[in-house]
Amino acid sequence: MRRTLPAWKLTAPARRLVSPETLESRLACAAQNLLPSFDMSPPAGAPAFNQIWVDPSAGNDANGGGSRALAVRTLSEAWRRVPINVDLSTGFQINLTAGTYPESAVPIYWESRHGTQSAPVLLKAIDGNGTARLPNMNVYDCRHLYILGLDISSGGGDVLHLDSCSNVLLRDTTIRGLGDIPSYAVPQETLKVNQSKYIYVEHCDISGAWDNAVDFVAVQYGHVVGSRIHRSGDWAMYAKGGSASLTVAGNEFYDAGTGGFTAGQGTGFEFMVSPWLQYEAYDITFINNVVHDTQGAGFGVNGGFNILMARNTLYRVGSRSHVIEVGFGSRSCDGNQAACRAYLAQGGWGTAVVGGDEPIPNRNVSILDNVVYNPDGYVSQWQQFAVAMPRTPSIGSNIPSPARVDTNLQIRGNWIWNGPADHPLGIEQAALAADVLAGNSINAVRPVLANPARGDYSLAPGVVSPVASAGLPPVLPPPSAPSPRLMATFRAVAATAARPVTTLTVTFNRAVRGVTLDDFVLLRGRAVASLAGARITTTDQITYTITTIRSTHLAGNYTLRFKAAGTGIFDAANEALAAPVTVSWRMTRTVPPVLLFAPLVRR
Ligand SMILES: [Ca+2]
Ligand SMILES: [Ca+2]
Repeated sequence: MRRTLPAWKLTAPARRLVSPETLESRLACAAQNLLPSFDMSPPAGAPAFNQIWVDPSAGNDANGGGSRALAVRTLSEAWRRVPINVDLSTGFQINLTAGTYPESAVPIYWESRHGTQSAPVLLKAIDGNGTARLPNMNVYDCRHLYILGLDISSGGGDVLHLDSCSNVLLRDTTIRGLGDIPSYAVPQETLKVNQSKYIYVEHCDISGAWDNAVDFVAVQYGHVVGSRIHRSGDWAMYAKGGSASLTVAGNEFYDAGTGGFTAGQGTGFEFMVSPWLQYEAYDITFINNVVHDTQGAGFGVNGGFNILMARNTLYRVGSRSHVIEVGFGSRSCDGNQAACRAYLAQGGWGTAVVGGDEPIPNRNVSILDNVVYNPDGYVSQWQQFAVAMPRTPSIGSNIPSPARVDTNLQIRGNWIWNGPADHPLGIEQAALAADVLAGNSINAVRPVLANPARGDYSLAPGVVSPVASAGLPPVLPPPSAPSPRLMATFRAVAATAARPVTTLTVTFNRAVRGVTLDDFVLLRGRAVASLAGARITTTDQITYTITTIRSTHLAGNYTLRFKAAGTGIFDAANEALAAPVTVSWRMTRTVPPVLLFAPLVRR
């Protein structure tokens, strides 16, 4: 079956498989949204995983760890029980119960655990996504490590650093740099990955860095999909230093300084990994992302080979410059001259001169069928594009001279609305400029997005691009609007009451399961008041009503709240409640209980 509509017009994709990525045979496409998904299931017949439960408040490191009741207290102890430096034959599932894991209870380095496809190491927030809160994680030389549903926050260092790892899955995980970006009082990078392979980031929320929210250096194979990547001073994300074979799709990039996403940038030669020693980025597919509210470009290529940037939507981008850039990468030698010389001898592109800086060209860059819409009052400061003019690399750098960014550069089918009709194109290469003017719609027709103020950046129903090419096989649907954290709100009751409050209503912001009476705590003053005899009902799994509350007839200050943990309340995506919620009132007098709840049937 072949679709003929542009991908961004597709609203409800059929439940079917599309071709899996060729790079990783175990990748399947998630039926729900057609984004690729790492298949972490072990092969049939693999031994059952060892279970290690961790409870940061009630656990005890002398416990066996095999159940919630026998949980250990520290993650350091759980991690210690995973054999180091051996290929595992039995997997480990470390179940993190809800709570805050202090630095003193977490490994300083998560090091040298070698999981395998049939015996991986899982770190799982067992009480729901976001319920297990961790400080920084520094992970080195780990394989088949799957991080599921954690909430990792830090005000310093890199919040999550993966160094020399392979087959790492980050799913449903929040990684958050805390602090102030303008004053650099915030981590440099939120997620930093270097010299690693097979890295999969799915449905994560990654934010808070003065440099990048996501920084990939020499990362080969993997994907970043369905994630929110935001709040950074420089590019929200780049993949550089000989990063290769990555799919970046269905993400939302926003609130960034230098720009949204770029393939390539600048790297110290010695940090690259053979044989990816020439371009900054190889084989990067950047499709169906939304980029909005970036001061610099929405996306760019800086030293890339075989780069596809297609069907992305850019909104409110480029306020300090331009909306799309095609520039040089750069290559320095940052001090390890022996390594730089060795890479030059292998044919790598660069320099062995500390302080030197060589231009890394582009080849085969395609920028196709993107929508760029800057609404009225918002315009890129200087021009539409920035396409660099040729440069001359140093003799001995191995870089072909002149170095060009526009070798087989295609810019087609893009629908741009940004600034006045005479806003400069920003392309000095005459033939390319003519080709771009002919093959794109620039300030001729205004796009109409569905509802950007509410986070829906897809084209409004019935709106069709005047220029999008039909040449590309459609790939993915647009990312869905970001879903807010799972919240609940009690219906307000009067601050003071002279009659008992016997009915209370709580409404979630989406359907949930697992809401039971024992999830609530009713307090009179500091004492627990009984909910015995109360009933809880719902018709839509969104609004829940508790009736026949019998213990509220005594004078006092009442509060009803959810238990902090262990409620088992989750939404369809297994997200747990984000914040505590309560409702309070004051009962001004004591009345007899019998009047409250016994509905008398009289004839
Ligand atoms: Ca960086
Ligand atoms: Ca429950």
